[in-house]
Order: sequence, then C-alpha cells, then structure tokens
Amino acid sequence: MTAPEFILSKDDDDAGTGVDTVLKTKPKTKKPPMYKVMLLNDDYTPMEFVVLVLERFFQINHAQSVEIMLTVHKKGLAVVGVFSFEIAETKVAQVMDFARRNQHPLQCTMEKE
Ligand code: TYC
Repeated sequence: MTAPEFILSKDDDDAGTGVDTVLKTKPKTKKPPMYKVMLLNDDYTPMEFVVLVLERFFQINHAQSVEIMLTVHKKGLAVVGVFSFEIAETKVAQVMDFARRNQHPLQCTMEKE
C-alpha cells in the first residue's frame, strides 16, 4: 500500500489550546488493477502447440516456453503473464481462437491479481 499522506491542520477548533489535528487522507490516485493470464493443462493439446502459443502470443523465447509448458503439464496451470485488463482480454481471446481453429481443447483464462 501507498504510505498515507498527512496534513497538519492548523485548524480553528483548538479552542485556544494550540493543539493541531493530524488528518489522514486517501491517496488521490489508484493504480489500475492488473490481471494474470493463465494456461490450463488438458490431456490432448500437443506440447509443441502450447510452446508455439507461448512464443507467438506472449513473446516468450523457446527455452522458457518449453519450461512454462512443462510447468502447466505437471502442475495443472501456470501464469504466463500479467497485463492490464484490455491486454489480458485480448491475449485470452487470441489464444482461445487459435486453439479452437486448430481443434485443440487448450484453455486460457484471466484473473485479477
Ligand atoms: N498435457 C498435454 C499433453 O500431455 C500438454 C499440455 C501442456 C496441454 C500445457 C495444455 O496448457 C497445456 N500433451
């Protein structure tokens, strides 16, 4: 969390005691939420297809793509990137469309961080 800002208020309500009030204020800006994009394991999608997806849609190099694919294969899922809502939504749609067009059951989902 962002450190709170403090305002030392030389207010008028100290009734002559000289005691000022420290007010906590909310930060004025919020960071936009980020979204994890995940690949899910299944029993049918070829390993090479998953590697291609990681290279093509996530710009991940071949060695790392193989590593991530194997993580999904062994653990059931893995986060493949963290993006703004719009970018995450586009990645999920691109992967799902590419899998469907190639008749693979590969699933790609997103989740708020
Ligand atoms: N489990 C698949 C196989 O054995 C490979 C695979 C890996 C599928 C990752 C999906 O997201 C996935 N062919």
